[in-house]
Amino acid sequence: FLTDQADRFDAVIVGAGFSGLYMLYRLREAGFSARIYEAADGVGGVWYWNRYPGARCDSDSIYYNYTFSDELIKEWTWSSRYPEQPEILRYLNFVADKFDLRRDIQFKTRITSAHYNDGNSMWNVLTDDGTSVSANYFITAVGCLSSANIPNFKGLNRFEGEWYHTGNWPHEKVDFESKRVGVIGTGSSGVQSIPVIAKEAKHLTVFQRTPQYSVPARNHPYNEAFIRETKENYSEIKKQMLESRVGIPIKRNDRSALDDTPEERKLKFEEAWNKGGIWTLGAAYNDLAINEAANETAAEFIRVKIKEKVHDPEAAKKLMPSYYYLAKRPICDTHYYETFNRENVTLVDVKESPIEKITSKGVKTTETEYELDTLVFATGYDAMTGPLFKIDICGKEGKALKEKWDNGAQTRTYLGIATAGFPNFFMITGPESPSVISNMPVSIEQHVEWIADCLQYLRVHNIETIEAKTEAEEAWSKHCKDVADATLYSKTESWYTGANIAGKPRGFLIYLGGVDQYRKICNDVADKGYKGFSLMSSGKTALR
Ligand code: NA7
Repeated sequence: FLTDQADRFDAVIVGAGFSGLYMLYRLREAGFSARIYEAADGVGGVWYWNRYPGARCDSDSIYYNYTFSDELIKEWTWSSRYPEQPEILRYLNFVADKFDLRRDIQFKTRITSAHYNDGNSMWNVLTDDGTSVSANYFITAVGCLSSANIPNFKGLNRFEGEWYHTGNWPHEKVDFESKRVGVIGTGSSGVQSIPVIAKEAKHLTVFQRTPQYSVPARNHPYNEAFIRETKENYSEIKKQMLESRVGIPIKRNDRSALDDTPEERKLKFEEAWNKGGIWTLGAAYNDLAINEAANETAAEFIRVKIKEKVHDPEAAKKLMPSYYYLAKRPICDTHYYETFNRENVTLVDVKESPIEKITSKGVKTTETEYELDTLVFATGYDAMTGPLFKIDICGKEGKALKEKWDNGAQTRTYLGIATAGFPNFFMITGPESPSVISNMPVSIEQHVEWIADCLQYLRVHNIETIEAKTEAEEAWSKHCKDVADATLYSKTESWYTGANIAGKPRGFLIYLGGVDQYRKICNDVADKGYKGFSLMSSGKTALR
């Protein structure tokens, strides 16, 4: 029970990554009291934890940053197109220092529960050190891909070597030299780490469940002229980012892949391939994500590239994907496929010969046992709902979020920001927002600004609670599903659909209409006095 004024905040924020830091800044600027609780002992969020070899951002760094402060844009300079994790972490520390954010962040503290009190309309928040605080607003800034998935293989506890998950990497350097290393998983993290580990390890065994379509990253240092020009034109660049579908100013060709001849298509795809990066090839035509035949032209283009790069035809065959290109999260790489030409690298297809168990010595598949000194799980995350379900969040009448969403099967949000039955609760980059399929900082800034504006509106209009209406969230969830069902995304097994986690209900918890369109929808909701939300004044009078 709370008596101490010091334990009350206007807002409690969970997490000090890109989202939490900016939310704190924005609320402070607007005169709200706010505190972040962060489990790590530093800022950074996923960039604090993802320290695996080769970890780097795969959106161009000039877009993968905050854009809210001109001064910050002037003061910070990225070294290259895709900087490594330490540089991104330095950036977030720079931001925390520049805006003096640390004084309102409590590190090494995990929020375990947040319960809404119907009586006083406050959130009671508990942390793992036993602290109890209350807040008018409870805001999650927990990321979409932060709840690590370590598959439940039999025998992991008997493994005598060392093992790590890419998303929870130790701070000390892990030494692979003269080690027999196994990497399970070939998503973005596996594809980034495998070439780096292969160079160091005595032997590397890659356990692949699903092959990947990967495009060369074409990373390179930025030169002075480019940096100067970027900084001088940043307001125009920002405008283009906001008007784009994914938060990166890439012009999508407005033609169907099927309207071009094979030769013309090859030229377009080659051009995109040479530019590199995760977004370019998908933008080569306007129907790659929606039309099977169009999609196949891009998929086949990449398969041919794999065949050209990988010398052993058997390995090349195993590396060739057959699902729809783009429907799993696109990937870019630096010498990923070429790594399988190395003498010290073995590729194991675990769809062909599944992993039976982990033994004291290594990994046993149905075919053979692979002896290993170190095992790396690049096995991804329980995406979107996973990080939220790690906190015991209860709304009105003590109803748990996990229960309302039926463990994820009935996930319903309004705009990916709020959910009915949970007044004054806001999710940054929540399920059914476009965030995780966009350049994250752009989506994060939009959510944070929308939430901060909303709280100011509530204050000005003396509104005590805001809560999504059930019919509004039903409509939004349906809209998300309809948009996804018109694409090839929802027809493919991936972490987008929940298929990567054993037992996780399937769904498509991402808005695919584009960040440009989404921004318009969110702004329209706000302009119409928060249409789709019920607003209650302090006297518990319904204002709408
Ligand atoms: P991802 O993209 O989810 O990749 C995880 C990989 O691990 C993927 O290849 C999975 O195969 C594989 N996996 C997962 N579980 C198993 C089991 N049980 N056995 C074998 N292989 C398995 O995670 P990342 O960390 O690489 O990337 C996450 C995001 O971070 C990325 O998209 C960016 O947004 C940043 P599958 O494909 O499921 O068959």
